[in-house]
This record gives sequence, structure tokens and C-alpha cells, in this order.
Amino acid sequence: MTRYLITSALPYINGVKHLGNLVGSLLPADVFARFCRARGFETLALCATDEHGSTTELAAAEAGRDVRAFCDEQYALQKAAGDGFGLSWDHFGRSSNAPNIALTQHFARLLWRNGHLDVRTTKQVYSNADKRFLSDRYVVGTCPHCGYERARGDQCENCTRVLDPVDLINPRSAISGSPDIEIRDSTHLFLKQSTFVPQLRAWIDSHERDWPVLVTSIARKWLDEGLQDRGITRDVEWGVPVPDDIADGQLKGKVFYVWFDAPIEYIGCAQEWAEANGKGDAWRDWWIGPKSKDVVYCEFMGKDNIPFHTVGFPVTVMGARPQEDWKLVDRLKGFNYINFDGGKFSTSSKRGVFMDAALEILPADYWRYYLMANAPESSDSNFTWEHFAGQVNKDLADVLGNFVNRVTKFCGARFEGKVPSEGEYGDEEKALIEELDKRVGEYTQLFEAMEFRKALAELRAIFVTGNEYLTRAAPWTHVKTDRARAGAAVRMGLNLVHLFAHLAWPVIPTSARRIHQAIQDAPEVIPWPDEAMGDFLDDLEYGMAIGVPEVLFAKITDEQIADWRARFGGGG
Ligand code: B3M
Ligand code: ZN
Repeated sequence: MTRYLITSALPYINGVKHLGNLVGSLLPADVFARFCRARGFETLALCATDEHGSTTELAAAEAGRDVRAFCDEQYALQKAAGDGFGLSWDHFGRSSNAPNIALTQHFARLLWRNGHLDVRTTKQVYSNADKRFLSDRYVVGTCPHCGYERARGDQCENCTRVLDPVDLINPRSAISGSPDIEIRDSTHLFLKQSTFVPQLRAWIDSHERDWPVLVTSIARKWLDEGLQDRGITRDVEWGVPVPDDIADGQLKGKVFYVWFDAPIEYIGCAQEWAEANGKGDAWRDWWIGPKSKDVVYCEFMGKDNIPFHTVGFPVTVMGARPQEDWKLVDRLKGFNYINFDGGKFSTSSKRGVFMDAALEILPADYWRYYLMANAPESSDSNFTWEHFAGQVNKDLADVLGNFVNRVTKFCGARFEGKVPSEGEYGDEEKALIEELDKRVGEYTQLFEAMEFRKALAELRAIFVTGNEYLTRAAPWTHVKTDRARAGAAVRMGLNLVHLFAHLAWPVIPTSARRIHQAIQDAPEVIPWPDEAMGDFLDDLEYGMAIGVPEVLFAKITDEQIADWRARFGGGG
């Protein structure tokens, strides 16, 4: 039986993430993990904070904290925000935890032994003003490829090309802004990525049809441009130490580059999960060995992370062969960006809505629904308060919430709050069942294909179909003259409520459980309806008592929008 291993890109430790980070990796990974669990597949959903590197050192220094204490605090904040959003990780780990440190060193040793690492003396940027080497992103300057003027030394966020700090034109320190920088010699380990190109290309080609074009095109662009060997060590303190038995201790005091150790935390996190749950070596069966063969490994990430997952990490994995055959990603879902008020969400300039603030103003499900319905899959999407409020009010309050309310209330008023046993399903119901068989099948397929935006459009269409049925069946009209007919319609209505809870659970788990509880107790994981709609929609026991849920979705008001716009900015 297929098992699903699901990881989302690991959020950097510094600061709670914004809605763009949420929809670009954390949330779709959770929605998909829930979908897999609902379908009865064994599923392991992992995420962790990405903690190492100079960014963290500098953020800690700015906060006046020791790095480890800073990370402890930030981890707790991110964990709380994730829990608040209903992100149902099986484990939320930390790249600074012991398993990742050991695994990172282990992979490096294998790569060294297999001849994939070189020791090279490189020119590094040293800032006289800041009295330190400026690694990667702390050198800013003009991108040599596209001319973007604020490109960072690790990657140009404009053209997504990966850079080396020394490539930048007019470089300066991002810390002090000082151009008083000099180039010094420093010894580093290089991963000979260039020798992996044919292997990478064949592997990427093999995913031609199951990865989004966004992913294969970014991956190929990287290879086409000539893959450079990559420095995987840095002159910073906060990181995984390079062990002395690599290169005869020439790298003493250096640490691995954060992009080398972070993806290995996907594996480390599985080990953390096993340790936290008394599962011994079970984590290995997800990653290596005969039992891992039936695992489908799915990764979720924003487009800027794609090169590191289609080239960087795969080279680490391929380079550990033939001794060890760790899993490569099977399904890679990449996302474009969501913009805020036409500009970028930005952590550094605190622009946009961040996860903790979002939860202060509205329950998680409002955000989950909206973000998934507008997931930036085929292109960037744009967040505006008006669009957000409009869609939440219409889809969740008017269509879904109102439906549940109407049916359950009417049942309470006219059928003693019990599933009516009167009447039989007729042509109207048969037509509805037929339509829903098609739609639910389509919805399932879209989910399977990770086409979230389309899946949510289908979910909305399913809600609408139910509403339209009820309007046509009009039990409130018939109840006076034809109680049997009204009874059948209410029974169908209640079964639809039940169905909606099942279908919506991966997306809006809290509300789905509340909806389900109106009908009957809800399990923690609400299973996917596998049976034909004819069966599912006549499943509720006749005469069974049902309740009326409290207001499910409150409408967003114009005053709220005005408030939030004043607080967060954001147009529309
Ligand atoms: N922390 C980058 C990001 O959040 C990085 C992802 C690591 S995945 C191994 O955009
Ligand atoms: Zn560029």
C-alpha cells in the first residue's frame, strides 16, 4: 500500500512567516497530508525550522540574544502559529537538533569518501566595517545576469539565479551598507555538482509529466546555464561543524552552508519524529531500504526554493550512492508568489499579513480556504482585502454556512430535529446524485493531481450544487402540503451537509468538524467519501437526532476591512 511522506519547505527560524510563505509551502502540504490521511493512506507529514547560518546570527544579535536562546524562542512562536493554523505535522522539528547534525556530517563524509568534494581556496568577501566575512545574502549588489540592483549574494530574487557573492557588481555589506569590503582567501569544501548533470537531467526528464512546468523549467534552466560546483561550507559559527576527519581537518572551525544542512533535516526530522514517539528505527523505512520503496515522497515549496530541491539536495542524495540509497523526491509541487497590494510580501520589511496577526483577526479556516482557493499555481496571485472578504463572505458564509444553517434549522423546526424517514428520493435527487458522482470524482482527481486552485473551484461548485438543489426542492413550501416530499428533501439536505463536512475537511478542518458534529460526532480525521454518492447521500440513519451548529462563518464587514487596511496596509 502506498505511503505518503510529505515535507514542506522549512521556514527560516527568524520571525513568524507571512501568508505568502504559508500558501507557498506550509498550507498546501498540510491540505495534501490531510487529503492522504482522509483517504486512509499511511502518511508522515514533516516540517521544521531552518535555523543555521549568518542570517540567524545577525537576527539574534539584533534582538540582543544568544543564538540558541533566540532560536528556542522563535521556534516556539512558529510552532504556535502553525498549530493555530491547524498545520497537522506529525512532527515539527529543528534543523539544529542532534539528528540533523549527525546526518549532515554523515552525508558529508560519504560525499568526501566518494570523491564528490574538493577543498578549494576561495575568495570571500570580508567586511572591514562589520569585522566579519559576509556570506551569501549579506553581500548585496547588482545581479550580473539580469541587472537587478538589490540581488543578494546567494540568489537573485528577481531572476531566481543562484549566485556567488563575488559575482555581484558593486557589492556592499547588507549589514552596514558599507562598500568597504575586501576579498580574502578562505578554504572551503566544494560539492562537484557539475559531474552530476547527466544524471540530474535524466532524473528531471523522468518527471516531465508529473511535475508542474514551473518546476521542470526552473530545474532545467539551472542545468542549461551550466551547473557550477557549489561551496558547501561557510565562515560562520552557527551551523553544523565540519568534522575533522574530512580533508584532514583543513576545515576546522567552519560549518556547513545552511542550504547543505537544511534539506537533510527532512530526514533528520523523521528521526526526531521517531524519537519523540518511541518508534525506534521506523523513520528509516520512510527514507531508505526496501520498505521505503512504496513511499511516495512529496515536497512543497515556493519557486525560489526549487533549484535547491531539484539540483542541490538531489546531488547530496545521489552522491551518497551506491553505499546508501536515500529517497529522492517523487512529486514536487512548486508555487509562484502571492503579492500583497501589488507588491511583495516581505519579512525583512514587515510588509503584509503574518501568520500570528492573521489569527488575531480571523479564525484559521477563513485564511486556509481563501489561500488555497487562490493558490499561486499557474502565475503569481494578488491578495487584496476586498477580494478576500468578498470570497469568504460568498463561499463560506453565504453558500456553505447558510446551507448548513438552513437545513439543520428547518429540520429542527419541522422534523423534530431528526433525520426524516418520510418520503423517497425521486428524479430530482437522482439527478443530483448523478451530478455529484461526477463532481466528487473530479474533485478527488484534482486533489490527487495537487491542482489546488481547481480543486477548490470544484468544492465551491459542489456547495453551489447542493444549494441549488435545495432551492428547487423547497421543503419549506412542500411541508404544508406534501410532508413526504419535504421529508425526502430535508433528508437529502442533511446528507449533503454531511458530505460537505467530509469533502471540506482537508481545507477547513475546524469548520468541517463543527459541521460534521451537527450531524453526528466527528472523528479526528474525517474520511474521504469513497462510496458512490447514491450510498453516501442516503447514509444517515432515519430518525437520528441532529443538532444546529452555532454560526459557522461570520461575514466580514466593511468596517473590519477598513480597520485591517489601516493596520496592515494592502490595497483593493
Ligand atoms: N528556509 C527557504 C525559505 O523558507 C528555506 C527553505 C529550506 S527547505 C530545506 O524560503
Ligand atoms: Zn538576476
